[in-house]
Amino acid sequence: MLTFHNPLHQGHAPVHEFFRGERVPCFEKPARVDYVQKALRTRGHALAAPDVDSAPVLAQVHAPRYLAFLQSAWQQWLALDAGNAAVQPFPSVWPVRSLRSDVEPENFVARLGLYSMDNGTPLAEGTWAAAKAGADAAASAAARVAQGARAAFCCTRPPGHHAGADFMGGYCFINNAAVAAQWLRNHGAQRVALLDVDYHHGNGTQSIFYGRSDVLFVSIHGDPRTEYPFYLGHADETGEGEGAGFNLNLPLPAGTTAARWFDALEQACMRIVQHRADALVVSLGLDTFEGDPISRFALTSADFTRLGERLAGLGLPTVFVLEGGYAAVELGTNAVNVLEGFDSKAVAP
Ligand code: OKP
Ligand code: ZN
Repeated sequence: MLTFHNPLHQGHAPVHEFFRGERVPCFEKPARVDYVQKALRTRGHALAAPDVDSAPVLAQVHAPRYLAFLQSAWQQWLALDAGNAAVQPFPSVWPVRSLRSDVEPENFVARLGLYSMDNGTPLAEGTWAAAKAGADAAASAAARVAQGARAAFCCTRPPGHHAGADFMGGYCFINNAAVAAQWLRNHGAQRVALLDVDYHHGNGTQSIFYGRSDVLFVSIHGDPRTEYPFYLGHADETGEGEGAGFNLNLPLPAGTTAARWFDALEQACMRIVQHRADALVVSLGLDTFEGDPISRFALTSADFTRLGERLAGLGLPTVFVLEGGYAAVELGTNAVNVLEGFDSKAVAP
């Protein structure tokens, strides 16, 4: 499968995150994508560098003041104290209900909280460059598909689906899948379907398209009553305004096994067919894997081949965007299984 990689992903290498109040090594680490790239090469897939600038599309899916903050965040952090180069910034205060988010504070940590949904998304020196290059890779994959390719894969990190129009969270900064969907809309697709199969609900993607009928959002994920991101992803969220009826959440209990997961996939596919989409974007999280250290579904490596085969059956030009998956050693096998399952059943659209 035609793959675009992110040449700058290794610059986003924060050291630790918080887990139950303790600092633990980051689950979302450069080795993840190194394993995927290695599996792609071993199995005969070529990797291309991004060749389009996502900037105009970034401005369509993210707020200007958020992008401005993200782009200069590390410099602002260093400006507070030169010693901060060796320290990870974390937010510690957030504008929850009754507090104002329209006025941007001058204090850096207060702005970090304004633009973050959690304290689990550490910034590093190369974060902006890595996130921007990832968006370029997503746009490049979408561009190829818009030009007639059957499918393309954006092999990137950090992931994107928790990032909303004006906030980061869940290891995500720029919403790569939203960039791909918007690119397709800008280049000929009237209707796009965006299917999110990551274990965690793609709250950022849902919120970006919640009021729109041109991009259908469908997600299969761990029930937010018990699973991150907790505050979005319930079945009664169906879209609003123009977008009413164009959001479908299929939450499943932690512990769900493959048989039930594939039943939900059938439901998702039926809704996508009904949308009469011109193109499909897949937020490809592989953390539904039975060996994932932070998730609780039980898909096997063979199930990922089956997923790819089923998605090919939709017959749509398809952009795959890498999201989560924290069993790093198996991530390459699992991701490439999806892509090869797809290729094995793909006919010209
Ligand atoms: C990102 B993606 C574990 C904390 C979990 C959030 C998980 C984000 C998952 N120590 N933090 O959807 O794979
Ligand atoms: Zn996830």
